[in-house]
Order: sequence, then structure tokens, then C-alpha cells
Amino acid sequence: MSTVANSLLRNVAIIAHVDHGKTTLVDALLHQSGVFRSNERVAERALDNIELERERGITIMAKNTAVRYNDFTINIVDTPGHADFGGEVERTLTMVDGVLLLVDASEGPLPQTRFVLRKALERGLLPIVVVNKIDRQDARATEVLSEVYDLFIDLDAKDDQIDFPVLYTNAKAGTATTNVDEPGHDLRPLFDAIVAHVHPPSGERDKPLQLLVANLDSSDYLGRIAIGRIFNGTVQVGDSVVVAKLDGDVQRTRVTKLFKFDGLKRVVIDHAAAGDIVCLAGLNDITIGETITDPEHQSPIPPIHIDEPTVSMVFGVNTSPMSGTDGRYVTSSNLRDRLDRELVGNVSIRVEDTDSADQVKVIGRGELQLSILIEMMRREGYELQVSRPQIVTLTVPGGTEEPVEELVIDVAEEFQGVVIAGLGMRRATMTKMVNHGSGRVRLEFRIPTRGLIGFRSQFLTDTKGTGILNHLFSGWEPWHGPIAGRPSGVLVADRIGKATAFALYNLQERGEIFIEPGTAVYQGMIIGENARPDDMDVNVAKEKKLNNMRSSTAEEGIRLIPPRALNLEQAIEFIDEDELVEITPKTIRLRKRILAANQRRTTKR
Ligand SMILES: Nc1nc2c(ncn2[C@@H]2O[C@H](COP(=O)(O)OP(=O)(O)OP(=O)(O)O)[C@@H](O)[C@H]2O)c(=O)[nH]1
Ligand SMILES: [Mg+2]
Repeated sequence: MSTVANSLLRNVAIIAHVDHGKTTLVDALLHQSGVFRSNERVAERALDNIELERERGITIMAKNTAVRYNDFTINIVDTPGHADFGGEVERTLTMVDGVLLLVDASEGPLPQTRFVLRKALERGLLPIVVVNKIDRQDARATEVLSEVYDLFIDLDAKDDQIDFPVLYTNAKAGTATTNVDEPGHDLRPLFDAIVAHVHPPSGERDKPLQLLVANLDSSDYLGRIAIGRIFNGTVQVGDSVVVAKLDGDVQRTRVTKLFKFDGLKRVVIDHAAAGDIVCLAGLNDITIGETITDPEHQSPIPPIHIDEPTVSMVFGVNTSPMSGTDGRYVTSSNLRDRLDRELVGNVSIRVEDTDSADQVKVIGRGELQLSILIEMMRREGYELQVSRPQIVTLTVPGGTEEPVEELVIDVAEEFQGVVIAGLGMRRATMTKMVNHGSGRVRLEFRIPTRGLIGFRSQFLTDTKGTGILNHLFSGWEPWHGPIAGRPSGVLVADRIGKATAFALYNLQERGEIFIEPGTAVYQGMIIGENARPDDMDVNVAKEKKLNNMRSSTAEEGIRLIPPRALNLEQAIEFIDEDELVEITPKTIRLRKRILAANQRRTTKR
């Protein structure tokens, strides 16, 4: 049926749940295929090269690499494992002919394992299963493998998909083995499995060009770079081509710069053919899902369908009294331009207008995805204020539907009760409970996405930081009814000034303080959490009445509890409907929407 385009080429993606070791394994594959010189010092997880990826130890964007093994070239795409970045995985799968499904030898399949496997199976890809981290003390490789089989069956995998080869790896040490009882020495067994089991790309060189853009990158010097796979035909620098736009339009253009991947680098080439994954520069407004095709025989590939986003936040111009103090981009047109640019490379977010020109609604897959976007913006010099995350709802004939998630929790037995109680209040229903007998239990729930907003921080507190929580969008269900918001009120500064140790000392018994002495505050700024359910306006700039003797040292004797400084995600989770998070390059502040205390009282919840 289909013709092999290039028998010496393999295109494969690595997919898994978050942290199961994808990037570490790609690192090892790069090392062992001689990509790095022996004396070259390479950072661990070299592919996680975005500043935020390195700081957080997670992959945010899918990345291409290519390695050579014997006579073969293998294009390997590393993908993110966090559910919020599932869109990256979906579009990556359009470029490849096979996947390595990684599963942690102790954790086993988790929600995102299911999601990425389902997407791969739907595309008809043949997986190779890699049970990773077999060196873990608590590894249970055989059991995990049988859970993987169950998952394949559950997802209606075809026979040839279920017939997957299995490799056991220690990605950190760079070893793989086909027999869990025989330690591996290097990754050769994995390379061999890729060559043997991933189909070579199909396609025909003699047909008209069809190149599907699956990802975008950019460089200061080349501008926008389109990354895509050639399904048919060949392309040469200088060729006239047309871009079949998503809106049905066609644009004539010329190929000026062509690259392929080599290790972690892009290298210039002058032609490429069916099966190849290539990069093109110089096509200015090209976007994901568009096809570059032959002017005489235009045959666009149907656009990639990506799951719809379910969580929204309103991004607005910073209206606090301190706005513009440290940001470079502060106007509503700055904000809109930046979001427009984001839309180009990020197909899993949407931007909608609101009834105010100074605010736009940004819709994404989850709080993490949106907070990463905000974090990137503040590092680029933007100031903005954002609302509490909201879920997207659907209006259907029978009423309103809301997104529901599958939630998997792993906790020590002693915390089981408090977690179940907390989730009950958030309208979760338990669907499964497994006790591995190790002192930890795995609990599974269905829960409205709404119920999860703000849950993570409470969960971490309730489990003393030891609980593991994973969730994944699972579908739409009729509205589950009201869910109570944050039970506590806040402490709100009642005037402009600088917080004093004296004032904070007197306030710290009322609740938990978020700021340090010396912090500049304004009226309406939230400075702490009230232990009681109502809000309290407080004077944090109050000075102690000094006697003449001891002036400057007056505050020295005061013992302050260290403040609970909220990071961006914690701040976003914390705020209520009538509150905002103010973000500038240097600070994160929480505030009431209405700053003036006297106006707020009249609109009290
Ligand atoms: N013990 C052990 N640890 C491993 C192994 N492979 C990866 N790790 C560790 O697991 C953690 C996560 O590894 P990553 O490679 O970042 O995982 P990932 O799947 O790329 O994560 P995301 O991209 O965020 O989904 C790191 O601390 C690794 O050092 C392994 O085989 N054994
Ligand atoms: Mg990674």
C-alpha cells in the first residue's frame, strides 16, 4: 500500500507522564550516538534549554533532535509530560511514525500516560514500551508492565499495537535491556528496537510536495522558523512553493533557507525529501497546521485537531497605584501584541475580547500553562494583573455543562482521610482505591475542573508536602452545583506606606503574613491571610511611638514569623473572585479588585 520514502530514516517521539524520564533518556541517546565530543561539557537534560524549563526541571515545549545509529538517522522528538502542555504532544505526533512510551518502573501508568498513549494509538502509531527508572528502590517493573498491558486493552489498541516490544532502562545511567533480570550496558538494545520496530517513513519523492508544519521556533537572527515533516515530494532551496493557509487562502512564496536537525543543532541543507523532518526560515506568517505544497498540484493536509482548552483567566493592564514602576510594557496594546505573538506558536491557547479594552480573556489547558505564560511575560518586561482562573462552560439543550477531570492521588495512608474529606467538599467522586501495601494508597476520583482550582496548595499542606497529585481532562458533564471558595478572609492594607516590623508583629497573630517589613504597600493590597472568614483592613505602616532614647534600633528586638511569600502559581490559586494578582518584572502582589476600603464594604460578598 504505502511506499517507503527512506529506509534509513526513523521518526520517533518520546511520550510519557511528567517526570518519568523522557528528557534524561534523550540526553543519553544523544551522548551515546556521539553527538557530543568526549571532552565537551554538556548540561544534564540538555534539551530543557529554556530558562523556565531548567529552573523547574520540566519540559514545556516539544523539541527535535536527530542522532545517527549505524547507517540510520533517527529523528527523536522530546515532548512535555505535564497535562497542561498536551497540545505540544498532539501536534508532535503528526511528525512521527512511532513512539517510545516511557513508564516509571515504580509509579506505573498515570493520567498523562493514558492521554499520550490514546493520542498515539488514535494516529495508528506503533509504540515501543520503555519501563524506565528500573534502578529505583521501589521499582516493580513486572507489575508495571502488566498495568501497561491493561491500559492498552482499555484504550482498544489494535493487535499490532499491543504487540509492542519492551525495554527496561535506567535513563540516568544510559542503559537498556530486554530482560529485566539482566542488567544493560548501554542503550544499544533501545536503538536496535527503534530501527526494527518503528516503521520507516512512508511517502513518495515523485509526488508533488506536501510539507505539514507541526511546530514553530524562532531565532533572533532567522526570525520565525517552521518545523515540519515532508509527507511527499522533495524541496530544494530556491523552489517556488505555496503555503496553504488555515483560512483556505494560498500564498505564493519561495524557499530561501532550509535546515535539518543534527544532534541538538540545526544544520543548513539545500534539499530534502519525503520522510524528512526539516525547518524552514523566511516564511513570515506561517503557522502550525499549514501545508507547504507544490504551486501546480496543491494538496493541503487537513489541519491538526487539538483538544479544546478548558481554563481561562482575564489578563488586564496593571491598574494598581504602583503600576509602571518596573515594567517596560504596560499598555493594553503591549499586552495584546504579546498575546497575538503567543497565539502564533501556541495552538493550545485562545484569546477572546472582554467588554473592557484593557482586559482580554486567555483560555488555556490549565493553571500551569497560563502561569508559565505569565512568568515568561514578566521576564520579558511586562506588567499585568490577572484574575482567578475560571472554567469554560458549554451551553447545551439540557442546560450547562462543565469540564470534568480524572484525578489520581498518591498519599501516605495517614493522610487519606483528610484528602478524601477535602475532595468531597469539592464535589469529587471516588472511583478507585488501591493499596499497594507499601504504606501509601492510590485514590482515583472524578472531579469538576472547578473543584481543582486552588486545591493543589491545600493538598500539599494537608499531606505535609508528601502527596502526589495528577489530573487530566476527561470530558464534559452537567454542572455539578456550587463549590465553596476559599474559607478564609484576607488582611488588606488600608493606606499607602511601608510595612513596619512593629505593625506586622501585632498582626501576625491574626493570620499569616505574606510580606516582609519594608515592603511598599497601597490601599487595597492584600498583605496576609486572615484566620477568620472575613476580610480585615489593617494599617501595616504603623510606627511604634518612639521615645527619644532608642529610635533607630526600636524595631530590632521584635521577633517576626518569616512571611509566607507566595510564588506566582500559589498567588493565582489563592485569590478569590473579588481579588487580583498584580505581576511586574520584579514583584508579585495580591490585591482587592476594588482598592478603596469604603467602596469595598458596600459590595461585600
Ligand atoms: N533513578 C532514576 N532517575 C531517573 C531516571 N531517568 C530520569 N530520572 C530522574 O527523573 C527526573 C525527571 O527526569 P526528566 O528527564 O526531566 O523527566 P521528563 O519525563 O523529561 O519530565 P517532563 O518533561 O517534565 O515531563 C530527573 O530528576 C531525572 O534525573 C532513571 O532511569 N532512574
Ligand atoms: Mg522532559
